[in-house]
This record gives sequence, structure tokens and C-alpha cells, in this order.
Amino acid sequence: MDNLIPAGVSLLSAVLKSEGCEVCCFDTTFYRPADFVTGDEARAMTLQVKRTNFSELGIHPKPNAAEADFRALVAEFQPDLIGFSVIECTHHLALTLARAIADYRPEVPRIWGNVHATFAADRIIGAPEIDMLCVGEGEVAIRALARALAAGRRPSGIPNLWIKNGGVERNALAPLVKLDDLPEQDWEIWERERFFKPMGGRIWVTGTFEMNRGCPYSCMYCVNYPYHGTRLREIAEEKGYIARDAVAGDYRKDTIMRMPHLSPEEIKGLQRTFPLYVKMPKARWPEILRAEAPTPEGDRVYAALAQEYTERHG
Ligand code: B12
Ligand code: SF4
Repeated sequence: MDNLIPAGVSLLSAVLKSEGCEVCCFDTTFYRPADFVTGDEARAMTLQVKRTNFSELGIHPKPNAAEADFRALVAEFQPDLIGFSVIECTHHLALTLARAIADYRPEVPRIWGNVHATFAADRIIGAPEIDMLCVGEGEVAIRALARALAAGRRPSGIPNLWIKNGGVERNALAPLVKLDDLPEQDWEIWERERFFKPMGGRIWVTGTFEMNRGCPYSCMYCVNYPYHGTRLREIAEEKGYIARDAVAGDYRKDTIMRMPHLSPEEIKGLQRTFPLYVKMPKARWPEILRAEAPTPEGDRVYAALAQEYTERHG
């Protein structure tokens, strides 16, 4: 889907290895969803980024369905703990993967973490595919969980974890970790391909460092500012634009918003024509407006404008 090594998963792997655990990562990045184009390929289609070609580097989409490969890996590796790192738009993919291994040793906990588990904990804990949630930081919790499992103890009372034990044990949040106490990220779990990232029309070798933990301030000009949260979701639910249980998928798919003043089709039209409005003179806007329409005529106008845009602006 999107490249750049996830710092969170790399850190959790480092913590587990420091506990003597073997770690294996199933990475969904190079699986192509069956029903839509995603990642930079999709961004290039709406002129947001310059087109790049992974196949020039010998990197190709994985041929199988992600569920089949995941199932095979679990059968071979025989894990004693299975973690899913899930943001909102990968929630359904994670459910699909979890269902694909539903018959694998039921005593092995399936734990979900990352921002979706943190911010939508109440909404997802009921899913039968989930045994535990990690709410917030994972380093201390995963260490405690690994120790409990290794000692043959039933996990309980672990800060940051919500654990299904008949009911749901909602443990309190632990104090924030001290960053100096964390190990170096473990990048050994990632395939070589994962380090390549398209940027500005070229593919670069990249790594990841963290900038979002450790600062107690919220300066408006900071790169971290948008991540302090807004009431947008709440407001959209209050106004009836979005159903309470709706899970946002990939933003390149149809929107889950139902607004009286802007239809899903209009949003898609604006999405694909946005760079045209920005870069082309105002005199062209009526033509661009026609390119917004999801009709054969709209597609034809869009294709011509997109070609002109690409020739001028790359
Ligand atoms: C770096 C980053 C990226 C990078 C790397 C993404 C990655 N896979 O790590 C790139 C540029 C590729 C990226 C892309 C996207 N991102 Co981004 N990204 C971030 C950002 C700024 C920091 C994440 C990070 O590294 N944090 C540091 C690490 C240490 O923390 P962490 O990831 O949260 O992990 C900790 C815990 O969550 C927990 N944990 C995590 N996983 C697991 C798993 C288990 C089993 C357990 C127990 C615990 C656990 O333990 C970790 C250590 O404490 C966050 C915003 C933020 N401040 O968090 C947005 C954010 C995660 N991204 C977001 C989005 C929407 C996207 C895109 C969909 C954007 C797009 N439209 O294309 C794509 C999707 C890519 C993908 N498939 O993951 C949203 C998600 C919103 C949501 N409600 O789900 C966020 C929250 C920003 C936002 N507010 O909109 N992103
Ligand atoms: S700019 Fe402000 S919010 Fe951003 S890291 Fe620095 S002090 Fe923190």
C-alpha cells in the first residue's frame, strides 16, 4: 500500500527480540487489493504525484492473495502471539487476515494495536477476531504480555491492554515511555523492497525516524500539529453525515460521508481535478468542471486535461 518503514512495529519487534522471542512480520504493502488501485499508483492517477515504476527495480506486486500467504506463514512459523498493527483504513484488511487464520490454535492471543485500536477501542473490541487491544504505546505492554505468555500465565492486569477474559478487562494507561529507554528499531523483519519509497517522481531508499513522541507542546507551525486531533469525526456523526459504526476505508475508494451539500461523486470529481484547478488558469475552470463528472464525457475531458497537465508539470 504505502511505503516507509513503520517505526512502531520495528520497535515492538526490537523489544520482543530483547526478550528472546523470535519475530516474524507479515507485511501487506506489496499485495494489490483486488477491487481498487492504491498507494502511489492511485495518487499518480489523480495527478497528486509523478508516476514511478517499481518494476524497473525488479519490485512487483505479490502474486497471491494476502490471506492465503498469511495463512501459510502462520502455519509454518507457529506463533504463540499474533499482533495486528491497524489504522482505520486497514481495519477491514486486518479482519480479513484474522478470519483467514480463525482455525489456528485458538489459545494463541490475537492482539490489535496502533491508532485504530487506541482511538476506536470501544468500537472494535466486540469483534470476535480480537482477543486483546493495545491502547496507546506498545513497548511496555508487549514486553509484559510476552513475559506472561512465556511463563504460562493468563495475561491480566497489564497496563495499556484491554483483555477479553469473559468480560473485557480495561487496564489503565501506563506512564509514557522514556524514549532513551527504547531499543533501536529492528529493521531486520522487513524485506529489502520495503525500503524503497517513491517521492517526487523518483524512488529513494529511505528509513524512518520518530518525530511525534516526546514533545508536550502543540506549536501551530509544527509538522506534528495536525496529529493532536480534531472533533471532525464527532461533528460529522452529530450532523448525521457519517454512521457511528462506519469505518473509513482507503480514501481513494468511495467516501463514507453522506453530506447534503457535497455528494460522494462530487468529492471524487474534486479529488481527481484538484491539481488542475490549482495549476491551470481560471479561464480553464469551466472545462475542468466538466472533467469532474463520472461520465464517459467527463472521463474524456479529464484524460485530455491530465495529459496536458503531465506534459507541463511532470
Ligand atoms: C509516519 C506516519 C506514516 C508513514 C509510515 C506509516 C506506518 N505504517 O508506520 C507513512 C508516510 C507511510 C504513512 C502513510 C499513511 N498514513 Co500515516 N502516519 C504517520 C504518523 C505521522 C506517525 C506514525 C508513527 O510512526 N508513530 C510512531 C510509532 C512509534 O507509534 P505508533 O505507530 O503509534 O506505534 C505505537 C503504538 O500505536 C503501538 N502499536 C502499533 N502497532 C501495534 C501493534 C500491536 C500488536 C501492538 C500490541 C501495539 C502496536 O505500539 C507502538 C509503539 O508504542 C501518524 C500520526 C501519529 N502521530 O501517530 C500518521 C497516521 C498513522 N497516518 C494516518 C493515515 C490516514 C495514513 C495513510 C492512509 C495516508 C494516506 N491517505 O495515504 C497512509 C497509510 C499507510 C499505511 N498503510 O500504514 C492516520 C491514521 C488515522 C486513523 N484513524 O487510522 C494517522 C494517525 C495520521 C492522522 N491523524 O491522520 N503514515
Ligand atoms: S515545534 Fe513545538 S510542537 Fe513541534 S516539536 Fe518543537 S516544541 Fe514540539
